[in-house]
Amino acid sequence: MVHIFLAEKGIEIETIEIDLAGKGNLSADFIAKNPLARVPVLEFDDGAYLAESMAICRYFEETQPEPPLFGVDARDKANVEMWNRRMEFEILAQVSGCFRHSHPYWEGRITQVADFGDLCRKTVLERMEWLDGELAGREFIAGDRFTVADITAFCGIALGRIPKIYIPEERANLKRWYEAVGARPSVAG
Ligand SMILES: N[C@@H](CCC(=O)N[C@@H](CS)C(=O)NCC(=O)O)C(=O)O
Repeated sequence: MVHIFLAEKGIEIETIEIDLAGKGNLSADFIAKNPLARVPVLEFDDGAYLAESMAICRYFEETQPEPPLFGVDARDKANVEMWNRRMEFEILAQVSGCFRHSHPYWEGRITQVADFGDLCRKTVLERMEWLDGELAGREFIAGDRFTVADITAFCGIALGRIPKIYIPEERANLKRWYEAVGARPSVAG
């Protein structure tokens, strides 16, 4: 999420890859940076750390406002916030729930509840139907401009490839949006 956000802003920072499959995030060194053992973590020049993708994105929105990805005025910012939270809770968290509770990667890392994974999968497909209807009337998730809500939704749906959740063929508006976001230089590279 953060790397797309930074690319949209044209911001370049030094990055260090953490080998999640090799449990690099569980090392004492990494836990000292983020006790929740999750990437990404932003390290400041003064040695302080900031975790949570949205917190990191908000920091860079403040330090470099252009182009605005969290909205432009009070009402627009609130609307982007609404859509971003919806994409976090209704898409990303559901896809992540399915991945975490159905995929072998998480065996031994968390207590997996297969039924919960199945429920999340069903919920994602229901939310895709809803989102497809929303996108019938506009280009992007939060309106006619690309915002952080598009980044959150795109990353959530892209993560679905791992637990094999795909946009159904009949969701033409959602597919159109997904392909357009996927073709942006910030995503396609
Ligand atoms: N709420 C956190 C979630 C971060 C998260 O779940 N990161 C994943 C990778 S995308 C992770 O570090 N997983 C740990 C693991 O795979 O063991 C955020 O938005 O930054």
